[in-house]
Amino acid sequence: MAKLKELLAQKIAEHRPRTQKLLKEHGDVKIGEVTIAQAIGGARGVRCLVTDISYLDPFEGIRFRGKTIPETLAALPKPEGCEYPFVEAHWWFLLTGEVPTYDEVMEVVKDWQARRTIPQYVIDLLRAMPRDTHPMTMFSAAILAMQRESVFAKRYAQGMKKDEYWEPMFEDCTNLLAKLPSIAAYIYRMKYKGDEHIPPDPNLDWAGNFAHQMGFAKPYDDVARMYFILHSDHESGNVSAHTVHLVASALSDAYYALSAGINGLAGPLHGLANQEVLRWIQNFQAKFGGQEPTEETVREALWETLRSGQVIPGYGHAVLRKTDPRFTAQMEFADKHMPDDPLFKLVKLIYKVAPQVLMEHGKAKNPWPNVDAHSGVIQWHYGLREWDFYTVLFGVGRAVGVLANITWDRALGYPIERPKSVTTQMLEDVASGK
Ligand code: FCX
Repeated sequence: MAKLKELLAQKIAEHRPRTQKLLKEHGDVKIGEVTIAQAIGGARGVRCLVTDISYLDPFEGIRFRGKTIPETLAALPKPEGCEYPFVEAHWWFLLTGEVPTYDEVMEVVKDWQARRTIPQYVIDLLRAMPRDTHPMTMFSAAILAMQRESVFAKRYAQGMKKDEYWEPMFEDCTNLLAKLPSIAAYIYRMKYKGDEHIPPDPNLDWAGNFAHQMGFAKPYDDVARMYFILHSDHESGNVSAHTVHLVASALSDAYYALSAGINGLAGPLHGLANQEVLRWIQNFQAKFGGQEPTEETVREALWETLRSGQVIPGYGHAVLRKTDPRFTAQMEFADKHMPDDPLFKLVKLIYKVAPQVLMEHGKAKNPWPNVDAHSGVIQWHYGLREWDFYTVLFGVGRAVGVLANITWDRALGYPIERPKSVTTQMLEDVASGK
């Protein structure tokens, strides 16, 4: 891991002067305005966060360090005989902006293998929780329980210079990331597979070992690599990424910050949407039984959902104004590996019908599918049928992006986040020109 840390230190040293120059010489330059609708409506589109790890263009979708999803998946090294890259390579790429060589990635693979063991007190905590606890609650609790391991918290208490903060933060993020797949697999096997656990395979990479400990055979290891990379980051304004950034801005360590971000991801209007999509599809199938779905029956079911006051899950997005490239990447995987899967065929049929319905409905600013509209049916196809668990998968992947972000937040000395609030009366005064 020494090479990654060395390169990261070099990139930080190169970047710091840019941030300092902007603050020192151009701090008063305006980059936007805030309207009453944005102050009341969840700060939609208010440009007030800085990250270089990913950027979300409303019409192009996400770019990781300037690369699109296809460019990223093509550039990063892959395990022997696999179709998708090491997630360890994606971590290197998000942190440094450089594509690592195969040997450089193997250094991270081995380092994470050495940090993979889950502390016994975390197992004890998970086993003490009622078995019907939501897996996201268990996942968040397990992460928080490890806060005692924080190197950042210890170094801060001892006294540390501000420009050193990123190092213990990087150490905590590495220790935490290395354990997440095994924690997720433990929760899964405890809740859904008769409490029969599969020990980690010391020779497998992060995602490969996840598939192994979950008990899913190939090509599920590649499904995991694709899924974790697609879900890793979506710039900083979405609830999970922003929460991690905000909590860490108070110099809370990575354990506090990630646990908080996972709690936000658990919301139905954020990460939980991927399980809501499966629930919708299963209800649709229950209604139409074995009948082959048609555009007409799908259209009717979508309108029924809207008439009942619910959202069509997996469609719409706060920023995107086109089909999410993460949806497209999953569709390409499914076209290749599961073209005749009935749920996949239904997802494609919904994709043909839903945008038109949402445009007619006239409320959604974005009638196109986001990542959640597709992710569940791939998991279902490969045997992961407990859709309550799907958001945990999202959380494991999202950890890669948000932990890279807070390492850089500390490296660039981003201060505690503190936007200003106003009263309704003040808004009324401004609106009436007082
Ligand atoms: N079905 C029905 N109505 C919808 C809709 C949908 N799919 N999408 C939006 N609308 C409605 C909204 O409910 C809102 O109605 P209201 O005024 O009565 O409240 C109106 O259209 C305007 O909403 P809009 O501004 O277009 O969309 P929002 O930013 O409010 O987000 C939701 C809409 C939350 C439904 C949409 O973003 C969603 O489904 N999110 C699920 C989670 C998600 O975003 N997943 C992707 C993960 C994320 F990209 C990441 O990686 O972090």
